[in-house]
This record gives sequence, C-alpha cells and structure tokens, in this order.
Amino acid sequence: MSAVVTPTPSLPERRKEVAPDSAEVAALREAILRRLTYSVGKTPASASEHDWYLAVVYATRDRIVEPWMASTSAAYVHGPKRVYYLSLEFLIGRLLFDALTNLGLTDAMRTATRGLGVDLDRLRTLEPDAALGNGGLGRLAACFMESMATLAIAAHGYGIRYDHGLFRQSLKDGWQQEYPEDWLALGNPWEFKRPEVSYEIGFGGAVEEQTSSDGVVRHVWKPGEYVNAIAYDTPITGWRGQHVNTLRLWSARASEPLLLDAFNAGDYVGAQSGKVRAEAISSVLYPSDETPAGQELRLRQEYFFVSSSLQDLVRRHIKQYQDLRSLSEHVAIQLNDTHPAISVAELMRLLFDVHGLSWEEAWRITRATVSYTNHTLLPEALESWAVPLLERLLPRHMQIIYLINALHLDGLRKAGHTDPAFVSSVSVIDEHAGRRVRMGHLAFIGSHKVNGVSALHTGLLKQTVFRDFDALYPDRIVNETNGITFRRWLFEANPGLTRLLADVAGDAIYDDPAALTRLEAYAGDPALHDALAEIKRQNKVALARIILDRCRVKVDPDALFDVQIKRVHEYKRQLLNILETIALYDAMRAHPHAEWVPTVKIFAGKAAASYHNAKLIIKLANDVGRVVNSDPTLRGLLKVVYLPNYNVSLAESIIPAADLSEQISTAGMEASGTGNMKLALNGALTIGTLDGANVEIREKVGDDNIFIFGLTAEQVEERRRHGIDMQQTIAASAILPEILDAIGSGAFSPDDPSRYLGLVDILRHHDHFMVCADFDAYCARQRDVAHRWKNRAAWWKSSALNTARMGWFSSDRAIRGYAEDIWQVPTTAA
Ligand code: F58
Repeated sequence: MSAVVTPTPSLPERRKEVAPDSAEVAALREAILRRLTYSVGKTPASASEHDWYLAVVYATRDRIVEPWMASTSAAYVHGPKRVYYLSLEFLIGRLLFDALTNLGLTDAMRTATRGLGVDLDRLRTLEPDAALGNGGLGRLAACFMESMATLAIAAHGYGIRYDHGLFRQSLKDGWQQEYPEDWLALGNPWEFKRPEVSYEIGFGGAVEEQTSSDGVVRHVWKPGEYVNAIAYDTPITGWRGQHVNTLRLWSARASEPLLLDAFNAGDYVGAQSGKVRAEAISSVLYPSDETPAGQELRLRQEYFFVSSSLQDLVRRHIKQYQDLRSLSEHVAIQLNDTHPAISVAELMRLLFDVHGLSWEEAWRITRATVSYTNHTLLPEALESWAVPLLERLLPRHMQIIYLINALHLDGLRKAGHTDPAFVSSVSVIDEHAGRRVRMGHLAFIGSHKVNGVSALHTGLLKQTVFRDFDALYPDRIVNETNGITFRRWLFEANPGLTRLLADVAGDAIYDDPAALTRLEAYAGDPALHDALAEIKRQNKVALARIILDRCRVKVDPDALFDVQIKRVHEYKRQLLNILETIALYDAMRAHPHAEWVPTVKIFAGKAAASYHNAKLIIKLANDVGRVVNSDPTLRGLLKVVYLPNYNVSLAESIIPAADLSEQISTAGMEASGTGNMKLALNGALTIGTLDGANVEIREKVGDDNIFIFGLTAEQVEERRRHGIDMQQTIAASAILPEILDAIGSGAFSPDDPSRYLGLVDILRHHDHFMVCADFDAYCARQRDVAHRWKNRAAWWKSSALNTARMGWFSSDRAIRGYAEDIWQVPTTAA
C-alpha cells in the first residue's frame, strides 16, 4: 500500500495592517483631552507624561464603566449564580493594555495619542505593576478574574488592597536587596473607592452565652477590638469588552483614627497608635512570619478579608433573595488555597450565630457553597495556626472549629472508623507539636469540592496529604489543571506572533484557542519558519536592550535564549541550571573551536527575604555570570545574566523572546506551574521534568517537541524513602565532582572562597531536591537541545507545534472546568 502524502498547503498571504477607524480615533482624542482638562486639571502644554498617562487611563476606563454597570445590574435582574473568588493574592500587573486589548482599542488609542504628540508604548511603562501577590498562585487568580469576565460569569474577586505589594528586588554585587514597593505613590486611576461600603471586623474579646426566654442558648461574640474594612473596586473587563466584573479589595481603617485627649495632651504618637495597629493589616503583602508578631498579623489579614468579603456577599444575597437558606443555590465561594479557610468558621458564625439558622442547616449551606483549591504539597507550606493564638484572636471561631471537628470525628466513629491513628490523622486539630488547627483539614471538610491544579498534583494530593480524606470522601477531590489568559500572555505580550497566527490560522484564534491547531498544517513550511524566526528575533532584540540597560551585559539576539524565570526556591532547582552552566563553560573553554551553540542563560526571580539558601543561589548565578561574561576566551559564546526585580511586566518582555523554557523542578514538587504554559505558547521549547503541568504539556505538544529528563515523582519518592548513596551518585558523573569542587573552593567567589561551602555541602550530603541525581540526565538533554537548535527547520517546526498545541492551556478552559465541576454555573459558549 503506498503512503498517502498530504501536500503542505502554502502559507496564506500576510495581511496588511488596517488603519483604525478614524471616527474612533477622533473620539478617543477628544476623550483624552477632556479627561486631561477636567480630571487631571492640566493643559496639553503643561501636562507631564504622567498626566497624559492618567488622561489615557481615564478615557479608557470611561469605556468600561457602562458595560460594568450593565453587567452588575444584569446579575440582579437575571439572578445567575454568583462566584466569589477569595484570594489573599492577586498578581495583577499593569492594566492599561489589558483593558485596551479587551476593548479592541489598542490601535485606535495608539493613533489617537500619536496625534497628541504622545507615545502610548511609553505611557504603558509608567503604570506601576500591581504586585499584590508572590508568584503563581497570585497570578493564577488574576488570569482567572479575566477569564471569568470573558465567560460572562457573574463573579467577584475579593482580596486585600495592600499599600505595599511584593518587595522591589535590586541586586547589589549579586546579592538580593529588598526595598518596599510603593505602587500607590502616584494614585491608582483604575480603582473606585467605596467609603460607603464598609464593615466592622472584630478581633479578640470574649464569647457570651445568652439564653432567650424560650430556653435557646445563643453565643454572642463581644470582640475587644474593631477594625473597619473599606472597599476599593477595580473593573475587570472580559475579552471583547462585553462583560465586566469587579475585583473588590479591602483596606483597613481604624474605627477610632485619633485619640483626641492624648493628642491634646501632646502625645501625638500615642494618639495615633490605634490607627497604626489597625492599618497595619492592609499595609504589606505577606510580611515575614518568622516572629510571633508577624504570624499574628498574617492571621489578622486572613480574617479581615474573609469577614469583610463574607459580610458583603451575605448582604448582597439578602438584598436580592431576602433569605439566607437559598445561599448555596445562588452563590459559590472558591477558597484560593487555605489562606481564606477561616471562611468555613466565619460563614457558620454568620449563618448560625448572627442569622439564627440551625447548626445542621448552616453546615449544609456552608459545605454546599464553599470549595477549596490546593496549590502545594510542601509540608512547610501547609498552613496551621496555634490553638492559643486562634483562641485569643478569634475566640468564637475556635469554638465553632471545635464543634465542627467534634461532629466530624463523631460521624467517623459512628461509621466504624475507630482506629485512633486514623482519627487523629483526619482531625482538624493537630496534637503532635503543640495544639494547632490544620487549615487544610478545615477547608476540606467545609467544602463540597477540593481541587488540585494539575493531573499529577491532584493524583499526589490523593496519595499524600489528603489520602485518608480521599478514602472517606472519594468524590470530593477533583482536578482542574491551571491555565493562563491568552489575552495578556499572547495578544498583548506578543503582538507580532499574534498577527502571524491570525494570518495563518484565521481570526478564529482570537476567540477559540483550539483554532491554533490550524497552524500544524504549516509546521514544516520554511516560510512559516522564517516568519516565526523573524518575530522571535525582534522580541530578542527588545529584550537584549533591557538586558543591556539593567545588567550592563551585551547579548547577541542570534544566540539561544535559555530562560529560567520564577520565584527562587531550592525545589525549582535554579542551582541545577547553574551547575549545567558551569559545565558548559568548562567544556567551551576546553574545546574553544567546537561547534558550540551561542547561548544566553537568563535568570530572573525573587527569593523570600528570609530564605538564606535561595539568596545564596541568586548570588551564585551572579558570581558565575561575572566570571563567564568577562572571559575573553569564550568570544561571547556564553553569557549569563540575572535580570533584577522580576514581575509581571518583565515576564511580558522575557517570555516572547525565549527560545528555551527551563521547567526543571524536582518531580512531585511543583504543583502545576503556569510560566511553563506561557513560554510554550510563545514558541519556546521546554526542557523539564515530569512535574506539575509539564506532564500535560508533553501530552499535548508531543514527546518530540519537549525535552523531558530526570527522575519521576515516584522515583524521587522511592529514593527519599530508601536514602541514596550520595558519594556514589556524584562519582557516577564524569563532571559533577569537579564542578562541586570548583564552587566549594571559591572558583567563582575569590573574594570569599568559603561562600558556597554550605550549598555544596547540602548537595554532597543531603540533596533533598535530587540535583546531583538528575544532573547528568539534564546535561544530556541540554545537548539534545543544542543539536535541535543547529537544525533550523527542526527547531522551528517544534516551536510552531508548541504554539499550535497549547490552546488547551487557556484559563478559559480551566474556568469552564470549575464552572461545570465545582460551581455549577453557566458560561458563554466557546
Ligand atoms: C503556586 N504556589 C505553585 N504559592 O507553586 C505552582 O506550581 C502553581 O502553578 C501556582 O501556585 C498556581 O496554582 C504559589 O504560588 C505561593 O506563592 C505561596 C503564597 C503564600 C505564602 C507561601 C507561598
């Protein structure tokens, strides 16, 4: 039988750019000038760049307000089930191009501002990054907000309006320095302050028992202290601007801002101490929790935003339906990790204590309304609170938690689970290391669904942290693999690639990510390769400029850009990448005339301020960079750069310029990853372990188009269980012993030769993260990458297939999953 060869269709003609509608441009120009005059109070002649930026944002925002009001009132009129996404983090980034893209106004706005002598792309950079999150968990919340608006789900995001988001990172001699971030310094034109939307949040005090005339005992919490929560609303526009949702962030205000008597007596500081204490709650994102005072502040933050959000949604429900008994029919509350898990006790308090429902009914409603997303298996990240702290800060909640737990354990015993070890393992109270409340357990039993964030992670959840719970409630754990919004991570970040994709695969790609698969038909076409390579090159030239500006290192845009961008953590294994960089450096020096692939190793990411080893890893990357970049024998073949202050905006510049995406965490430790999706969508090839969503990315893009290496999660588990012979593991590698010796003896730190002894010692003796065990496999895979790179056609075919097959990783797909499996809310069709 002869094979049927399907001819490759020829690449569709590139379309010419169409000039934006001139009436639209004129209207925007008018609107900007009006806003400059009446809202900013400036003339065009006296306006600063920032004034223009404000006028442009206001003119854009004005286009959002009407659909926002329409969406809000439609939710009252039609009464769709509402979703409330509770998250202590929203890593929003800049909003101007998000709004313009979704309104379809980017080109018109660019032309309008040009007509006024102002450069829109310059204004874009003036917007501070709203960094109200640490990393993936916070960014996921932001992508989900955009997708919920796109799918016309009546959703609210609830969180904290931190005065200071994630710290600003600078590198001093390669050492991370943290500085407070001040995103509100020049005001925030996107938000609407709602001083009239305010709730009292209680802390401390005592619980009184009151018996009514009919003999019913009620518990009344008399807090010792109150803080007010004030709402700030930011509209979140969905794709094509049709539906707009609200992100409501709470800011803390003292109920008594000034003690006048103290002030009049000259004690100006003492007079304001209550204000300082109260307002500290919304002052800083995740302050260090190393001190008891820091821990208490974190718990106060969690309760503060949970209580204000639940009071707000209960008020809205009663206004619309007059009866709390129907809450679960009309409301779904999603807990983003356990940070809002005190919601379970707070909702019970509101339903049972405040609104007088029976305990049973309140519990039924709570469970039917609440669901919980887990983002980590790391034991140190599973939240628990000391019982004495909870008793002091939230005495009524502690009582409620005890009662929930007692009924939960009673039920188990009645069902025949009497083994004390089993009962203790599923108890909400951990009795092992001082008595502590396990927030994951509280969230689990208070939810109707619990989800992991990738197939592997969900499987591991069932086998590890929630093993016993899964046996008891086999239908409760579900998987919702993470996703990313293509509007920000493709359309806005990579307009060149987006236009090419639309020309080749059709405009359907704007609304249906599955349409990207149409690219596959051209994946072998040299004309497509040329077009992809040209776009990538332009993006790399732009990134090279940023690198020169911020790192003072000149890099070649024709080199392979090998990128690892994420929070710095030992499990993410930046160290493995650095070791391989040293191996490459040594090999290049040993064989200077071999056919090396010119490579730029690009790192970016912040370490937690108190995480010593992570900060040392940053310093090592910088030390290696200093040595490599200044070695003339390399003739620029290898460069190593560490871009400071990684944030959403920097990610938007790096991702479109990446050739290779490093996703090399120890298998079983990265819950999902979302950077992996952003990079693959933008045509980077992945080198990675079978961890998190890498597993699903491999399934979609095909084994030939991804470079997988290393131990599997099972193998890692087994090695940890049995212990590994570290000496043998290291000696088995031809190059690792030498590299460890070099680092340990100060080859990269001549100013302080013992600087890395600690790091090397960990690798030699404990190596919990399996860096040494995976080293050789990783190096071998890197050589495969270099080999593919040298075959231009093969490289760009793989790149095209990555982009073509990543459609499934849209956060719209993820949100549809939540809507169907967990929330039971309708969405608009694809
Ligand atoms: C991340 N978690 C996971 N936590 O690490 C990542 O695999 C996943 O893709 C992402 O969530 C979204 O599901 C994460 O970002 C945090 O930032 C914690 C916040 C609270 C303090 C400790 C870190």
